[in-house]
Amino acid sequence: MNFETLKWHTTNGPSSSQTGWLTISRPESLNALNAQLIGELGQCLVEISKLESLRAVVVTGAGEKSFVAGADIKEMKDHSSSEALKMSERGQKVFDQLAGLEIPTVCAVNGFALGGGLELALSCDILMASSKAKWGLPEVTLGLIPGYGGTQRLARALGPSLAKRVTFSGEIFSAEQGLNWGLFAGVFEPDQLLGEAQKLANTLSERSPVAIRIAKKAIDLGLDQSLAKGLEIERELFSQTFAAQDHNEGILAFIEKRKPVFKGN
Ligand code: CO8
Repeated sequence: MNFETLKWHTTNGPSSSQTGWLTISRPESLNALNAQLIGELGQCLVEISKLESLRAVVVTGAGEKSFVAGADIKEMKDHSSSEALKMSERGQKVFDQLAGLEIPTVCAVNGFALGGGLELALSCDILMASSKAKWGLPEVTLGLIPGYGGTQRLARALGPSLAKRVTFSGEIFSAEQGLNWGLFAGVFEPDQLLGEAQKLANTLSERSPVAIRIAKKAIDLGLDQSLAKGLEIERELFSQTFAAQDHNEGILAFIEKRKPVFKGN
């Protein structure tokens, strides 16, 4: 996969699995998301969804300073409302593609995750950050609101009070604050972050791909539902794991006191 604004490579993990590394790369603009990048990200995600050997994807930003410093502000300068609507639709669609990947995604927030950058991170399953990361939704300082899912995904991640605190103030927060509020699943020294992301990806790669795919679906579908409906979704999806080979292998391996080798079917 060859793109101008993204880099892609894979690393080998346990039992011939692979981890995909998607790096947002416009370092001259602190990896700000312009229209070209959003387009390329959409194409890249279509290709990623076809790669059967992948067990996890890590999303990060090029360079040491920034994950993604937001949507490209310069590109929005002369936009009309209708252009803004189209831009928001395109971005939300691509971020939904990322959120909808069946394999788990880990975001390694290696620096600024502002505006659209935080919205991109929130479209991943698990967020890890460098201790130097800075995050927030500064759109109100530009007279805008988040348009790539931030008002919805941050409220689901942090609850309405903290999400409103972040969104209304436009303040930029530390990695430690993100950890305290439960935004980040872990904060690491900058030079350890990618290694920790790989370690987590390796752990995920050893688990049943079927079980992870179904668990992801159960959590994501349930978030939009009442508890009763969510439990119904869980029951249905729980029963589906019993139709897959992976569950035979997992249970047999336990009984035979060996490590399971999941094939993902
Ligand atoms: N867009 C375009 N260029 C950017 C952006 C950006 N978001 N962020 C940084 N850059 C550029 C700078 O203009 C600068 O370029 P140049 O050297 O040509 O002037 C270069 O990157 C380096 O940046 P700085 O010199 O500013 O670096 P500092 O270390 O001094 O500051 C900051 C770093 C604090 C991150 C600062 O660059 C900044 O405040 N950036 C903007 C952050 C921001 O407001 N992000 C939110 C943008 S709005 C948004 O994301 C809306 C998403 C939803 C859109 C939905 C569509 C309708």
